[in-house]
Amino acid sequence: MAEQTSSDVDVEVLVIGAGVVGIYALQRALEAGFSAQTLEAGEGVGGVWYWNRYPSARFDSESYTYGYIHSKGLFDKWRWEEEFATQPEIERYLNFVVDHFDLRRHIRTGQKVVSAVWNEADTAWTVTTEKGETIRARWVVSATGGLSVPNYPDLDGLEDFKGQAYHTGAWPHTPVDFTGKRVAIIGNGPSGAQILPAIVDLVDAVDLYQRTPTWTTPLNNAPITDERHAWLLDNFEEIAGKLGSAANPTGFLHEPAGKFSTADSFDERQAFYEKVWNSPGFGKLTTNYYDMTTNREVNLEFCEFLANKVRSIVNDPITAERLIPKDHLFGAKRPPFVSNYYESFNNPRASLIALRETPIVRVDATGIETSEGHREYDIIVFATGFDFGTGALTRMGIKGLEGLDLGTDWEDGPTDFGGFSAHQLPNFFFPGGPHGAGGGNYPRYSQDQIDWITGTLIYAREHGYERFEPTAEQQEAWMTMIETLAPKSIFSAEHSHYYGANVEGKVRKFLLNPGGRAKLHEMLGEMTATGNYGGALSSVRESVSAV
Ligand code: NA7
Repeated sequence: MAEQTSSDVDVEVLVIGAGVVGIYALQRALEAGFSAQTLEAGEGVGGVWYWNRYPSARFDSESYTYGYIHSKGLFDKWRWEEEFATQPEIERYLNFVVDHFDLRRHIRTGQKVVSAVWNEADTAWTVTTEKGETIRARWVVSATGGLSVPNYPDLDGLEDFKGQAYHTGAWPHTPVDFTGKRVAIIGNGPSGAQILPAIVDLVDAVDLYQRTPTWTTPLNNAPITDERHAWLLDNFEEIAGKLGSAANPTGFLHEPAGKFSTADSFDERQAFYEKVWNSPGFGKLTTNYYDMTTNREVNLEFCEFLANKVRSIVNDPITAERLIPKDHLFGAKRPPFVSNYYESFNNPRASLIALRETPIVRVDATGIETSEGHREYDIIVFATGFDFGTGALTRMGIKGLEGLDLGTDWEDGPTDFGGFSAHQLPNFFFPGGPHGAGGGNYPRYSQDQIDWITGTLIYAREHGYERFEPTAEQQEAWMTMIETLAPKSIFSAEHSHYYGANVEGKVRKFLLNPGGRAKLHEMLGEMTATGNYGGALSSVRESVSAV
């Protein structure tokens, strides 16, 4: 049962989700002295790193920059094996964190939340799980993730397929044996691109169904040597300081190029692009020329460099041309960083099916029929992404004030404040939700949000407030910032899942924070510094009389 508190609720802080964000939210709430509990839908902790257990699922942010940086005690006790860890190591790490902070006894797994209803008179949320359990909480922190609801393609006959079929985001716990199998991978985002090289040598045949080609560049992973590990430990303060700084827009340690493209001649630029190609992970964006994301001509030049890389790697010129994006710049879709992706197409077992030329007609019991004919498969892998940003929140039965029902109210796109709260949703926070992260390393954004939320809960407790609800004006100012700056973002409204473009019928609204950490800190910092929350914090009595 729920923990006992001195008040009329079962628990002061109820966290939903035990992924990277939820684990941190729970730890901070307990550390601050709140009674707190977590409900998690999965049978284990880890969030995306629990569900996405497909072959070669791994970070493309450096492990030690993605992991937690708020505790030297924790940092000192974990030794990452690789610059970019694989899913099993990440899952082990998150379980280690849970035990390190003695959180497990506060987490209840296998408890999917199906409804959350605000009761103004009691200043409390009533949260119900699929198993019919009900918990009343003063504050809810919904850390339900932006990539937690799998998106399946709308294909005729999908349910008729008699072989094995798996979505990357709901991968089985029993390892899937690809040996000697005929496999279809639908989707070539980071997940599809990671799986292909991992299985190409095992299978009898693998067909990658590609709708939109991506600018995939090598991850350039490396093991973490003893020297590197020692360096990380010795430099913890500096690393945490850099990653945690509001002045660090991407949340990485990468050193920017420090120059615009105009500083170099054509030959120098080509040499520079070669260096960028060989840089780790997101370095292709973060260490590139300052004007790479703002100057179309420079970006096109870099794209041509990348296209030539594809042509030089892939033996079959027709396949190479099909793999080269023609309709978006580098960075306009979230690029995959995966080694040996293009090389996989030189393996005679692998084929590329370009869906714009050869669309799928239907799926049937034995395989997939395209406009060119029928292919038989033992396994179909759906690497078709997620209902990004809003997927989990709009399906959780969240009901706020004055009839607000998130499931319908956000049909035209999310409206929120700070990317973690909303007007008419008192005492409900959703760190890591829509408008939460800018481009870059997600956990650094959600840490900012949770630090602010925890600070606000502590402030509220100290000053006798029991209610937080951003005012309509605060929300409007935040949304104006989002709408004003969104068009300046490099992400493409036609192509990016950051606009919901991958989900059929989903409204195209920008789902990241285009103002980045700088804007987040600017808009929230003053409240924390001055204690002037502009009416967002109130006492129970005031809020009740106002309704
Ligand atoms: P992504 O990046 O959303 O990629 C999904 C892929 O699936 C992408 O290639 C899509 O093509 C493709 N897709 C989606 N629906 C269809 C249909 N109906 N038919 C064919 N192809 C389809 O998801 P990932 O899982 O790879 O990565 C998610 C996140 O994980 C990523 O952002 C990182 O944070 C790590 P499209 O490009 O839309 O034409």
